[in-house]
Formats: sequence, C-alpha cells, structure tokens
Amino acid sequence: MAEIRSSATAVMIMVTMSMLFQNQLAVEAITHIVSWPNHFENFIAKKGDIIDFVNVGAHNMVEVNADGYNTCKTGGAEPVPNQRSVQLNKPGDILFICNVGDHCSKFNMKINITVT
Ligand SMILES: [Cu+2]
Repeated sequence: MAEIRSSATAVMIMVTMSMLFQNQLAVEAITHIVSWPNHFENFIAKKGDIIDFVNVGAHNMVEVNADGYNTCKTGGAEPVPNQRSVQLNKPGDILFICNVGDHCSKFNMKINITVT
C-alpha cells in the first residue's frame, strides 16, 4: 500500500513539474503590439514571438529584403495575408514596409525587427 502511495505521489510530482515547465515555455513567447501607423521604431524580439500589428486601417505590411527596405520597393511581395499577426520563426532581421501610396518613401513607414 505504501508503495502505491509513493508511486502515486511520484506521478503527481512529475505531472506538476511538467505543467510548470510548459507554463514557463508559454511565458517565454511574447506578443509585441505594434501600432502600425504610429510606431516605426525598430526593436529586438525572440524567435517564436508574435508581432501583432494593430490599427492597420488603410495601411498594409509587406515583408521585404534589405534592398526593398532601403528603397521602399516590395519586389512583388504580397502583404501579410491576415493584415495583422506574424510569428517570428527564424533569427535575423525581419523587415516590413507599408506599400500603400508613398507611406514608406515619404513617411518612412517601415520597421526592422531583429529576431534573436
Ligand atoms: Cu501606410
């Protein structure tokens, strides 16, 4: 009987530790809120984080390479489909521009997110 109790206790401890570990993993991924028409400041994020663009309105977000970022040209790339959330799946610089009108070239509407 004592053996059954102690193995049940061991299982409960393992389940609890597993839940704590999962919570820790969930906490590590951060959602960064970017108020797109108003916030163009570059920042650093971690792989797995999510960028949640809010107040997109009449703007859009197109992921571009460094040349596209510097010249405000999309090279035919399409905007982020849901016009809102992007998960950062790979390390490096992730670059977005708005290609509505001359928002990028005239108003510098672009953002560089460095993913570590
Ligand atoms: Cu715009």
